[in-house]
Amino acid sequence: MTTMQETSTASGARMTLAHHILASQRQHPRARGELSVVLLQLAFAGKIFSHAIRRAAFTGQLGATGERNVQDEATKKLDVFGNQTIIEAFARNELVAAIVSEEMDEPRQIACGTRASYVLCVDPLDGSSNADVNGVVATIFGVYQPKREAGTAATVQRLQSGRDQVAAGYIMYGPSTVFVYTTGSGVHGFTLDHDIGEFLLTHPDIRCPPQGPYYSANLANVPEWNHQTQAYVGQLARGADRSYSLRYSGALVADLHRSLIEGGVYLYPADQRHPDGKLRLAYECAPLAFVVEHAGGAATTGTSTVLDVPFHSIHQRVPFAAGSRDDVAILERLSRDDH
Ligand code: FBP
Repeated sequence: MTTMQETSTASGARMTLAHHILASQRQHPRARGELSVVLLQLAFAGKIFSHAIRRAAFTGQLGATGERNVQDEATKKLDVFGNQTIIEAFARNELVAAIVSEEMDEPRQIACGTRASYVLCVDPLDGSSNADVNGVVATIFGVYQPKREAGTAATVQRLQSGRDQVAAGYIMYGPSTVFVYTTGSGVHGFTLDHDIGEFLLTHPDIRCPPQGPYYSANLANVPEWNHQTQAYVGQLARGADRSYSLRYSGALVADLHRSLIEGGVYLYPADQRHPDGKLRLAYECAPLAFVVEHAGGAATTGTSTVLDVPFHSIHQRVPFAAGSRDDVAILERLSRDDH
């Protein structure tokens, strides 16, 4: 019987995502398989979206729709396509009760999902400012299992915090398409082999180095940051014992993936235009914090771990810093100093 630790099957072929998910499901004797199918449906949506992104210049899918979303951001055609692809992947199966998305003002209740245990929170197209310039973009997902009485539905209103997640990850559309996920037993990465249409295991058991050589932040906002954050980035840039290199791609997932693999920290602190931070808790920060924590890293708002921030609205924003735990700890220490 194949275990999660093995990276290839007896025949030496690379392990598929489906194989890996089923192997991890076997580690949960009470598992009924729904979570496995939710993850496989997300991978399916990722394959469709990857194909559409690669062909967007030919199919007229580049550019804006002319509309603005609930965040008052210009909506890209790929934002809409990505959102629709996720909804269609779950609209006719009883896997999730509702979908919360960056592109929808209100949660989408799934009619046939009343008996479903899960609520899916997604950012269909992270890094949307990269979409029309062939930059890296991604889909972020968090699968939540809100606490509920037996026989009652899993509702968005029952979501309490990022700790309600049972799985999270992202699909990164870059030079290759990569699916990274965790269900709490390690973080694993799969690369899409476009020739056979399968996600194959290429990054088993990702461990985030405790300290890294990179930091990612929009330094144009430095004047608007509080002095602890300014001091922090100053320390990273001109550290006494080591200096960090700046890498900022405009796509949260691309920058955080680098920190996860090679070490470092991504931050989007509060600033005058975003007094609560820019990034959204339920479908950007909490899913990525779940991944980073299970890879041995850390994620903070500066004053609290991201996964312990109570939810009060589906589009709430938080200041966010995540990546190598020693680097994140420095920010937390600095942030505490003046409080
Ligand atoms: P979207 O999900 O709307 O793309 O917003 C998030 C994001 O684009 C991150 O991916 C990125 O790190 C950040 O916002 C860029 O913001 P800014 O342009 O202010 O630096």
